[in-house]
Amino acid sequence: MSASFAKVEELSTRYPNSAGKVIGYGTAGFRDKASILDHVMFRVGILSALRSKQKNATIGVMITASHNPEDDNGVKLVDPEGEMLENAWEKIATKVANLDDSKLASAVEDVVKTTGIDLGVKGSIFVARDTRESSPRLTQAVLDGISCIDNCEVVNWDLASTPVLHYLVVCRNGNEAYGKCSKAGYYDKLSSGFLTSIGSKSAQGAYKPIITVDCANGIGAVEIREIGNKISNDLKLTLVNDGKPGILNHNCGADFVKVQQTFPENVTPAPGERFASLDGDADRLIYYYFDSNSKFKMLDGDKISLLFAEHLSELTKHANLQLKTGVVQTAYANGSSTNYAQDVLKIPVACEPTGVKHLHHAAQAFDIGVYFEANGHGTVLFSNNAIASVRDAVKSGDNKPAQELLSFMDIINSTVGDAISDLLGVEAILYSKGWSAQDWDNMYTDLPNRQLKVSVEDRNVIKTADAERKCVSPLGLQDKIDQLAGKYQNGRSFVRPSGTEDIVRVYAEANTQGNADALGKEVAAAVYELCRGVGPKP
Ligand code: G16
Repeated sequence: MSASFAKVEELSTRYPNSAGKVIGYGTAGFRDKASILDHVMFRVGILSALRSKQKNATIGVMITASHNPEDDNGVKLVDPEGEMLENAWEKIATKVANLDDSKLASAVEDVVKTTGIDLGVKGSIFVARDTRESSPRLTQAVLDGISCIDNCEVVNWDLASTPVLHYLVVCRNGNEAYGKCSKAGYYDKLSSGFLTSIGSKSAQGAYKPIITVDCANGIGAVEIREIGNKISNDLKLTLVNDGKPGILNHNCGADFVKVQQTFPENVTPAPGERFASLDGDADRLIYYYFDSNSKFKMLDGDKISLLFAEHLSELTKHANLQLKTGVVQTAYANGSSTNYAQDVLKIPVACEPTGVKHLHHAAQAFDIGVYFEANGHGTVLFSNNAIASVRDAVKSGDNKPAQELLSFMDIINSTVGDAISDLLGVEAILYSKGWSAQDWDNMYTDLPNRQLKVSVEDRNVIKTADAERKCVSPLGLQDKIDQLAGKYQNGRSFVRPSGTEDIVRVYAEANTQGNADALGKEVAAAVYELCRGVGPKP
């Protein structure tokens, strides 16, 4: 082995692989119980340094398990343009993370050779972490991993949300037009985009410039407080679940609200008020409100997506710009939202497998690509053509819709789904339309739906196709799902192995809540039977 990797061998003794299981780089990087991730973090640190040298650019390392419970943790690598790690490197990462300790140093040497890395290139790595108790310890493991590779510069941003880290990586890699490479630059960009967007006009119609934000007791509280201070004259943010003694993602946060379809703790519902929840690393956003019958109503990623798509396509039309707007969803998208986009807005809709990296890619096919998962994870991409056309239209004279488009673009963090940026985007649109949450909700009516989890011996026995809408293995499961869904009006259901938890997810929708619940339960029971369920039968 070359002397360059002696430190890998030396330091790896501090981080032995004692997980006792294979941990894969999934939908959102590595994710598992924090107690078994130290060696994974150490190895990811090494890989981030190599990836940076290979790309001759800054790479991000985000330590978080996002919406998962406090005891979990995880890590994802951010590629130079803010995108998720390239597929080929996901495979390398899984292989390296799971090797026996004795094989690590030679495997690292092998990666260098096979991927053509020049170790003489200076590496640059940005590291950030969420608020989990295990995150400082795991950050140290990442830093130790990076230190094994010579000639690397590291910036430890310490506490930062996932979208902030993506933003910083993009800015650092030369996209100065995008924003300043600092947390303050991020706060300034979003808040000034919002303030320019709403202009000097005061709030009108049914819109009230006040909102309660549930921060999931996570890092989002830190980031949104900074932004809230800058816009407090125009929008009052009341923060709840903003940290200790509250427990991260426990009975609160975007995932809790979306799946349980109810208010999080510490939120006092009142008709006419708007509420929003972020998730543990502030990359997802869900809105909700109490309707006039005191019923909980949710405005999820689909509703945010179509609010954005409608607004942006209207502005482009009024600005006289020939730009193609498109929407990208996943199988979780409510059937009513897809119909509304296609039939009412006449906007094309693409369907992709779960995981924002798939949606991000598909959204690049449009001038304005609005991509959201129903769970509230998403953003808007503007093509170079769209950016140039809007700028030209603004320069060439009195084109108010183009000006509005331009300031809206500044609010949007296109590098990745960003709950705070999306929240400001929603608020700017509601502000300009004079809409209440109810007005927004009136765009279309969601089909009732239900999500369930099933524990099975090995979730990977489930294989899917057609953007996860069909199950191709185990044999017979799809036929059973078709037969069950056929019993209910508007019945639709699909199953998929989770990429972030050791469970199978079941989605069901139908014409009534009772039918959606029944369909979900029946499909969950079929999964349990055909996939060797463990624990109590659903
Ligand atoms: C992560 C991904 C999301 C994806 C979610 C799915 O979310 O970033 O794009 O929707 O996982 O999780 P699962 O595969 O378990 O259904 P997050 O917010 O946890 O990073």
